[in-house]
Amino acid sequence: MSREKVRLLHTSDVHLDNRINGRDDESAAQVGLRRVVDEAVNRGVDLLMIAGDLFDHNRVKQPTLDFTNEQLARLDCPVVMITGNHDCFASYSIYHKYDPTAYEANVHFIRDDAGDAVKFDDLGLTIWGRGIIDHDPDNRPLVDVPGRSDDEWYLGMAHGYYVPRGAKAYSSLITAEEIAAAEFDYLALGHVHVYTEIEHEGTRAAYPGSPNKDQGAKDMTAALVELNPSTGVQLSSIKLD
Ligand SMILES: [Mn+2]
Repeated sequence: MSREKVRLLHTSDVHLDNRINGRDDESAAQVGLRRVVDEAVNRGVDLLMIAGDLFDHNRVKQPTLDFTNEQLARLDCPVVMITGNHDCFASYSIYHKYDPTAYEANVHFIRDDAGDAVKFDDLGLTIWGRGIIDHDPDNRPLVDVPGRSDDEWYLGMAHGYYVPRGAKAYSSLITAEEIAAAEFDYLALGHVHVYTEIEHEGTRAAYPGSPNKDQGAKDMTAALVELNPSTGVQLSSIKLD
């Protein structure tokens, strides 16, 4: 398998079913997910990454789950997703009731607490991810990340709080040293709701921002990730207004 030109869309923190303002019409979160899927379809990306907190909590009702299935089914490309702190894979997780891979075969859901990899031979791409089981200071999303194989793109996915200089008190902490040590071409992060690009010793990473206008950020954004064998990784922020 060899590297090809690949274009991916990266989102996180949709927070479906957050129910702020108690509206009965399509919620800001639903508008956000619909807009992300619109962008993926219109741009013809090769893959969509959802880096945690697709749901706001673990008691999401069936209409929201149906809406999620309908939106993911609009995509022609594969989806890779992990859990976040709001929709963590604990014993009470929504994902014991709802399996996003059951409705749409194109969805790959990484739920192994040690992390797991999904390989896309046609894209020359492997994605390793680890979602959140327990959001606490003992959870370190980027410990023991496996190394890469040189002839393919290698992407990571994690949900946690990036702090440039160590601050042990945070739950699901991600440090500069861990990002530098990981061998990813790109690390797709979730948790912070503002678009943020990060780079440590050649490892590119970003928070894509939230697509949900009720999540406190000024702009609703996603990250477009373009992988080119001759020029490397290009990142850009897409506005979802
Ligand atoms: Mn989060």
